[in-house]
Amino acid sequence: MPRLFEPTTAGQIQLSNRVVMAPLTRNRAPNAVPTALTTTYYQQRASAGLLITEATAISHQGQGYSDVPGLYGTDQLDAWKHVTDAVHAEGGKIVVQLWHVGRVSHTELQPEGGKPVAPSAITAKTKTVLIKDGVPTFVDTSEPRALKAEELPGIVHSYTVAARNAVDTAGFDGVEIHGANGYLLDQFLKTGSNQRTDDYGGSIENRARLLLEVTRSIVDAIGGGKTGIRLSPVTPANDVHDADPQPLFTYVVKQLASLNLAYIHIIEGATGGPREIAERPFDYAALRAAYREAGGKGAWMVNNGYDLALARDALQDGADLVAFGKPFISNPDLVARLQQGGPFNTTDKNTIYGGGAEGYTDYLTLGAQS
Ligand code: 8OZ
Repeated sequence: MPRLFEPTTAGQIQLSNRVVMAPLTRNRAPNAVPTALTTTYYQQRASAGLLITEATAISHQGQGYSDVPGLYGTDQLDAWKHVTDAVHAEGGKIVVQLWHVGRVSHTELQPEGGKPVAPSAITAKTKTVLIKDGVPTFVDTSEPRALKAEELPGIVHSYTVAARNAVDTAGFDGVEIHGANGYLLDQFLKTGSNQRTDDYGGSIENRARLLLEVTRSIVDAIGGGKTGIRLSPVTPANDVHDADPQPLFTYVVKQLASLNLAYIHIIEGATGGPREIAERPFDYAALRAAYREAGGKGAWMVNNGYDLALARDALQDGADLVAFGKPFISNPDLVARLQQGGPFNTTDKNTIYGGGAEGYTDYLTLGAQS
């Protein structure tokens, strides 16, 4: 059985262990630029086998919340270079999560106050966060407009430029395509948000087309061995649902199998919530089997509500990597704590989104606490 604390690889990325820090939105990047605190935060967590950054916008249009970072300007790339240098100095590995929010945005966050874009003009029944005078406020997302087919190559291009800059300029070890949680690519995948009648809507093949075009283009630019993707077959996050997710995601992973990706990252159940959803059953073992049968060789990464015992079971059952989210917020040395069986700091819910060092860089390691 593969062991959680032994070295492994994800495509071309060498990992010191199988514990991954999941992407975590922290809303601490004013004007979409990471700060020196961001560098400290990731450096503190570099003992993870792999760090996945918080979701990072590939374009201004891809931005959906106040104070989340981007990857489309030189100031942003420079700031991320400080982060990757600091993580590498500690012997860690870090990929950036490439994000386009689609309809989960607000006109106040969009270029020239325009409508957010989506596969179809269907408003998500969800909230976004606007930070005004330092105070985070939840607001309804704005009504989106449907993207024209001729705009889609531009979106593929934005993803590809961001991926190339992430690796060549910002020093990342790779990228993770955010195909989950009800953001743009997931909106295209699922019937509840995609009612298009062109080549990007209707059949499974059509709904998966944009995600696959983005992935293939990124793989052409930086190589499959540096490319991962995150998927969430049944999450209700951001008001997405699909009428029949098992064949949809089976098709997606079979298509991904030939791309030699570094990893596939699956959120099991409701993001940050229950691992099983009674009215949305899903067979994750069958999904992985379909990927392997189609020749998919990348690492299989699992996520959502894992603890040490569940992680060990998952490795036993055939997973390769386990991503931990909230525990990494309050335990910068989570790997050492898991290795020792605890103790674990609890996460202060009030300092997750927005603010400064408090609840961000001031959680202590075991050594500093004893
Ligand atoms: C929490 C708050 C805002 C965004 C995701 C990027 O769910 C997010 C996110 C999480 O993937």
